[in-house]
Amino acid sequence: MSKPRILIARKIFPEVIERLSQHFDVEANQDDMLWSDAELTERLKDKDGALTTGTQPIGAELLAACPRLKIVANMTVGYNNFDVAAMTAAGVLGTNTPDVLTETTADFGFALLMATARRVTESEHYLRAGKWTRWSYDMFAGTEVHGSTLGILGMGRIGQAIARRGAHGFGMNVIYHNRSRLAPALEAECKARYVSKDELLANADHLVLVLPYTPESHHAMGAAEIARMKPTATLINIARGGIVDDAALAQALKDRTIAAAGLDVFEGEPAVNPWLLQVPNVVLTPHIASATVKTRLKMSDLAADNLIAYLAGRAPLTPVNEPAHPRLSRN
Ligand code: 8YV
Repeated sequence: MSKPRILIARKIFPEVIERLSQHFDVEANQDDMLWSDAELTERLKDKDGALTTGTQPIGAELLAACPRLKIVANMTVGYNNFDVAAMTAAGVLGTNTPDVLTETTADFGFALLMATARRVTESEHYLRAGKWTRWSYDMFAGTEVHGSTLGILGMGRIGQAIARRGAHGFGMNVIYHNRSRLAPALEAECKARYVSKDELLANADHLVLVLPYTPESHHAMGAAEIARMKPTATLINIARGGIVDDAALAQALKDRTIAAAGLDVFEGEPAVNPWLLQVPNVVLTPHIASATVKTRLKMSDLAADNLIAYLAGRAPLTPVNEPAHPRLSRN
């Protein structure tokens, strides 16, 4: 019997390709070409499965054109590149990579918070430019982190991991808002207090966004929401571009209606709103919150495990949907 065929849509660890090759006929993209939707569709026409990152949109048109496709395994926890309803209707399973990146991403959320509050990159640019000639009492004086109020919008696994760091590591007063409130035991463990979104915006000294990107969360932080924040506050986005209105944020940073921002994700990335590049009080990183070698390997391994299990007729490890009429009949 011939092996199922899979496509690996972006460059990936060679050892993961090797492992997948033991189970599948693999087409890999080690040249890391950025394919158009049409090119991706063309390559998926004869495939049973795909390993994708967050930048390959999987929608109804592609699914209709690729009748053999049974599973798309995203190497991400967020899967807003999936049209889940279309995948479910087409009988195609989607999987993601939760848990394995939680602590690493929370570490980075904190790194960005600290860098933003304490003006790490701004001061480094100053030093590198040879402008540091003397000490001054207010040189790059930032905002306090320990003991301050940490606000978290979106309290899933990563939000909780950030809350623990803030509460237990930095003695912060943690408040959060989420679609649903955490169970009391989990709230106690995270030392986090549930508040309304308005209260969160008004009281956070550092506001970290960790919610999924959906039509409802588009511009959850727009001009009106940013205006409700304290003028001394910082805003950190490690969730998805599009949750923040980047143009409104750039204006607020320029006008100093908030103190600073730290952004790892952007509307329309890898393009960055040019106004954000003009303001000094923002730390900008290129979507690297989960980027440690160990974690990226765990993410690719989990995506591979999902493909191996499902295409062998076993249960997937981390499905995001449950097609009523899957294209693959399982044992
Ligand atoms: C990925 C992410 O690296 O997992 C996610 O949701 O945002 C990152 O960890 C990125 O999406 C890869 O495309």
